[in-house]
Amino acid sequence: MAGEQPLISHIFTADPSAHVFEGKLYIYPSHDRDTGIPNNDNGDQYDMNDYHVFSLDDINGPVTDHGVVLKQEDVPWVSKQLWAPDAAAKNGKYYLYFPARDKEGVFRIGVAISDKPQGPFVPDPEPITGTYSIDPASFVDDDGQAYLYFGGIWGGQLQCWQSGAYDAKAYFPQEPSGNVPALLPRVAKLTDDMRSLSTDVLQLQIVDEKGELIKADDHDRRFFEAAWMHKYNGKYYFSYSTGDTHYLVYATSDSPLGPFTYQGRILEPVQGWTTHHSIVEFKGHWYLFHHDTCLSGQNHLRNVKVKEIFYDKDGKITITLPA
Ligand code: FUB
Repeated sequence: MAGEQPLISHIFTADPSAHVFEGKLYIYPSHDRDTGIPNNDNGDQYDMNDYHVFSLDDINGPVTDHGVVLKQEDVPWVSKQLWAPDAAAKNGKYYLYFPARDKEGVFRIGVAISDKPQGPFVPDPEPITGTYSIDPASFVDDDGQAYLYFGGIWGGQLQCWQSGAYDAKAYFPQEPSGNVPALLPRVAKLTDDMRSLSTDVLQLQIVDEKGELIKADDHDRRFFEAAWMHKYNGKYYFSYSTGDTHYLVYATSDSPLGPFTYQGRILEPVQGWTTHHSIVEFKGHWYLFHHDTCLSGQNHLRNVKVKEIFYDKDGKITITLPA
């Protein structure tokens, strides 16, 4: 395993969604590029316009770059900013979920399909009806039911959807403040063909040790972006970034629809403003894929890394081998 070294260094990559398909480990990241846009809280500097897929036969082995698998110009509804994607497999097909701004500048989530995990992927001509905001994370449960988690505040526009419809005027303030509940990530079930939502979009509850919703002012624990779902020992683990406090944290539940109880941190702040991740089991070991900016020193030019993680006897995630 590359340990603290970047896994990929010939291009800038971020937001790694890792999955094991057909015995190999595949990574579906964002493909960062520099278009000269200055840093701002909108995230305008994250101006990506295509996706590559990568694979490894072994966690210590070489990384194969399968090249460009989807590009902006092939997606009719997109205007810009192909942000953090994820992938899923079902019924012998592979699905790439991706957020981007539509022609009105509103983030939506699209799906693109392939017969192979490494793509290339053919996009549906419209975004998935009912989706909004950013950072889709797909999860196919053991019973075959698939779920789509999504959402991100600030530049991810989730705050614009508090009324249930898009309200551009609700962009500022970028999130609620005070002792009121924080904005919540979203989840919906996917149809069997993986191309539509089969339920209403629900708010995924994240509660503290007293069973109360995490508060808006609790920036160390409230949901910001970068949802991920995995299952360990029959429990559902929902993990996410706290954004401006730069932690990766997690909450657990007995149901993929929650409520989820906050458990703790997975990763302390890394170099760079954003932090984003995935968690996957590969050949009997569990891994955290994430990114930092050690190659560039610039927030918008990131590089993917991997580290092994562990679970203690109570199912708590640790980044060192439990005693
Ligand atoms: O890569 C663009 C955005 O930065 C992602 O969608 C967020 O999760 C953050 O990593």
